[in-house]
Amino acid sequence: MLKIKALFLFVALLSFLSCDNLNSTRIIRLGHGLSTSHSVHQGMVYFGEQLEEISGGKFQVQIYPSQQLGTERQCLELLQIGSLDMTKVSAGVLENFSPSIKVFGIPYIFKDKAHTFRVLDGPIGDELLNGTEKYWLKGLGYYDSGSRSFYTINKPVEKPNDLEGLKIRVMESQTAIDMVKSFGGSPTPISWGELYTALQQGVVDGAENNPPSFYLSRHYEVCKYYIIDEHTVLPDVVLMSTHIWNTLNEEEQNWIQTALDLSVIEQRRLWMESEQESLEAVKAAGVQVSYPDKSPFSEMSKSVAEEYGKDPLIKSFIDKIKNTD
Ligand code: EAX
Repeated sequence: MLKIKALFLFVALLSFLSCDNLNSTRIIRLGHGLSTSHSVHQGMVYFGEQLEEISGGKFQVQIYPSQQLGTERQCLELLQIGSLDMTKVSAGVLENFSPSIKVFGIPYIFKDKAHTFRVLDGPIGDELLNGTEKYWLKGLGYYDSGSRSFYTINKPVEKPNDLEGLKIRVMESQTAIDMVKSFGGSPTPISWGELYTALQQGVVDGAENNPPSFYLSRHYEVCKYYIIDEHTVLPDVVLMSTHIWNTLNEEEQNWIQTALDLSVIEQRRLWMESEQESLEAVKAAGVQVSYPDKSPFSEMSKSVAEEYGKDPLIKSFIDKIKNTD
């Protein structure tokens, strides 16, 4: 509790300091959980540069990486009360705030990368982004975060049954919990920033993430087995507090949206490079990377789609995604 109070005080102080009375530059504070070497952070730096240029210096973006302002869940809560301007979270965490986002947690819902982008960049992606607004979160765009796969410390996973009894770290996300359970694993929610220590101390037997996050977090130092089963595609979502967004005039909102759209293109380009580099780097560091037949994984996790499909809202999005060519 004390920690949370201290966090709020710190953020309030930041707001005070960034209330720029001396000139007309408006500071946008953006908090996220990844390291500065990650393409997500670099995409945000690009967003800041673009915004500054487009707005003729009227806006500046200050980025707080590495969970400095809190976990993804806490950052969303700060946005909801207007104590933080922007954040980027995984769709896995966002689903706690905006129910339709759960559809991203359905294993193997996308056919391939091109299909994913057609959905995200089309009307379904827009509808899901717009759906967050009534929860005080203005969705601005999707950064690429590839697909997620399992990595383990001691035991290589070759087929879904190998996950039985293993404690697998997941995000604070019910769909991720249910996905791991569908394979017989024991899901353990832990925030990203606390995961290295949890792996090192053997609190969990493994985790799951995309290659850049696995590499840049250095989890590969502890986990020597990485199976590219690509069970979920959970985009990273960039959001702004509606308390801030609604104070902006139309021109200012356009500057922010345009700069963000440009940063999406840049981040996705950087992502592609980083995905390949990360896989090579972990292999060079002695990680055994394997490419399984995905059909037993997809078969076993079908129960997740069945369960979530009972909710008419999620079912409508599952159908829309499946019906997108
Ligand atoms: O949002 O917590 C996670 O596993 C996320 O993939 C990561 O922090 C990026």
